[in-house]
Amino acid sequence: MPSIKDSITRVMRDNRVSITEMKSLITEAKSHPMTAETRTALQGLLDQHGDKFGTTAKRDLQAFLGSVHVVTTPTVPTTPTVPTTPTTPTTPAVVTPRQIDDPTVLTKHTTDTTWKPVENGKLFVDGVSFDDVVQGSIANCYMVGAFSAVAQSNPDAIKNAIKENPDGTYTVKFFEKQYGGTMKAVEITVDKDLPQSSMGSARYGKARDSSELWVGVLEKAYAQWKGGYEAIGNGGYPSEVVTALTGKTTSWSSAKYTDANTVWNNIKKGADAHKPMTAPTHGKDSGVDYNGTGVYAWHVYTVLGASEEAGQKFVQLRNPWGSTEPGSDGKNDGIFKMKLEDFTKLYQGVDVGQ
Ligand SMILES: [Ca+2]
Ligand SMILES: [Ca+2]
Repeated sequence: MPSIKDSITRVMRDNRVSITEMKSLITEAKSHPMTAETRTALQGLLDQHGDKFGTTAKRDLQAFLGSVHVVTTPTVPTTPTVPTTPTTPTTPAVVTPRQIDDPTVLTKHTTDTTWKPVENGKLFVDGVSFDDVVQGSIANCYMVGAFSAVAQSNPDAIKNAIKENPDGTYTVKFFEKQYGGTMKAVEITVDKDLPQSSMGSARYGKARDSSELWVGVLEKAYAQWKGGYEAIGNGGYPSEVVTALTGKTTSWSSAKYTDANTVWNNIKKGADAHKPMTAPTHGKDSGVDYNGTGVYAWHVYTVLGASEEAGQKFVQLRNPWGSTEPGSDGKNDGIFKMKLEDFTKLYQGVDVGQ
């Protein structure tokens, strides 16, 4: 079996240590007992050659070193042990929740964010619902809109993605599409701490019930995976998030290039087959006027379904803010329906999970 030192020499052959090399090195380190020697070798790699790593690779190694516990090999006693008189049993060891470095917050929040576990927090309260999801002070509508879409179409996909570990941490399983289309599972472990503002409220994504944690945990693990909240907090593609959670790709129907009835049929079929669906609006520079529509430019909505009443086709949508909607259906929960002709004007199209 090659020692970890050989592997370090291997990754140091090039002037640049890629994230893939780092991940494989970490996986290898994890497959052996973590001895003090291995830890020193890895720490030395980080200290002496940190400048040769890609940012993510460096952070991964730092996070890994921050999370490992050194195993000491029991030494063989040289002298026979003399039986001692039984001592009073010591109090059982208290399991301290494992601390893992938290991902970096948005630059604008670095001076006003506290990391701590949510009091009486539970991963799920009354199961997983699309209406649990509420976007926080971060521009990731594409992500939470997709969380809500997967929660609606396949709540088990959310439940199965998050595993609660005995040491108080959570391991989230994502899927990453590889070159050629195969899916690779990526596991990210985070601790229970979630970012809170000085007002004591959740800084980023949260559930409507403040004691329900799955939205914040999923978003934190995503941030950890991608290199911090700044990396996920400036827009992105809902399709990538749907793929990360379901391991399946999505299919795009453009409102501009597809006949409106076909768009509606695709939504109907998607809803009947329990597929996650999202719809982005146009940018502010697109010429589409959002004034007075109750719909926002540069935003992603969750598509809940399609219906037809007296010959009029509608699309059901949800604003991931969990409020703020066009019209007045009596409940400002972000859930609303819109005439198909308005939908195809205000939205770029619909992305339907496979
Ligand atoms: Ca819930
Ligand atoms: Ca509503």
